Amino acid sequence: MAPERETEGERGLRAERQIPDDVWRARIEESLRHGLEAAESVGNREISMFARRFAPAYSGFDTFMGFPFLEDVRQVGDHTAAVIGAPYDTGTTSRPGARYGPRGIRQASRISDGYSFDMGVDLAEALDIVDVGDVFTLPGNIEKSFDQITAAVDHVFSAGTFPVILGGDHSIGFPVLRALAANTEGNIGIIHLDRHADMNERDYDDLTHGTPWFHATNIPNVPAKNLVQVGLGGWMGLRESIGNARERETTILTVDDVDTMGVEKAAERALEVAWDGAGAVYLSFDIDSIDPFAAPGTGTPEPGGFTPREALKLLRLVAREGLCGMEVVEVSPPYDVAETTALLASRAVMNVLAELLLHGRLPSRYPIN
Ligand SMILES: [Mn+2]
Repeated sequence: MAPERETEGERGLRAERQIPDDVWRARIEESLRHGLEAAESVGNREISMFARRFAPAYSGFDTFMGFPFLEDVRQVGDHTAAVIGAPYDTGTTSRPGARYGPRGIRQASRISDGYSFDMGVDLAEALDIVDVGDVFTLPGNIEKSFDQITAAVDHVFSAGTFPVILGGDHSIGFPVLRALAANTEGNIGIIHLDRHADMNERDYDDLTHGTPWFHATNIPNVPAKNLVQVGLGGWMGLRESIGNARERETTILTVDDVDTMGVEKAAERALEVAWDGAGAVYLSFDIDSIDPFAAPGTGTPEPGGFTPREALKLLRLVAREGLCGMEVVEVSPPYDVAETTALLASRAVMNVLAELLLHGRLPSRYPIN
């Protein structure tokens, strides 16, 4: 008889024992040093008088998951990964508000202290990651904002640091790919989760969140044959994009395709396409790939999307072979309800980072598994 497979619950219980608390300790000490000792009646002496980095989720300064804020961005190359906000929504064609996405995602992420039981990982302990804050975007100007985003991602990526980009609307995918492509020898594949193809040449008369992949796949080392688009469908202005997707031979899986194949097979197919002859793969996660019942706070909601459970699993599976960076886009906090959309976006980032660590695709500060 084959040995019984360990359940995730069992693995989680086992893994927790191996996780150190060095980063947590340092965070408490720093908070006490700068925030002073608490009033005498407070029995827990790890609590400081003024909340510093150890603070309740409802208070303090929001960085992603409370990770250290890197004031001097010239030091970014000293760290494994960096969270970059790209607060830009001039590319939206309907509901705006994604300029508040980075702030909303950071705020929602603070409810977590870094540890995941089922993944058996503590991101704060394992990953040397900083939050570099936001790119200074120019809300009235597409080209200047794109140039700023390209320059910022170029700065982080060329320093050898893994970029996690919090959008912003989906138009930022193009300036991000410009930066990645300029610093990558081989071809870059893209795994794109979305309800929309985003392959128009122009919307109305400009570059928008409906146009990133038309322009990104014009970059010589970002071939359309390595672009796999997962979750597409619904009833929103897709015709020009679909014509371009057909002509350029991207690969499309609908929500029903994923349902029929199963999430595992769909992830396998996505990996095959994205990695075919490519040297690196980028993950572009549009929160509107999740059904608006669970992710209402977004620019162009399209009913019939993934459940959070499907999307979160799919994200884990496609991260296993490694990534050169990721973005989460289209979170629009003004349309959100009870932070559910922002919370999901934060979980997408956490799942991917943890999966990269579990599969040795990013270095961990303590031995994992
Ligand atoms: Mn979309």
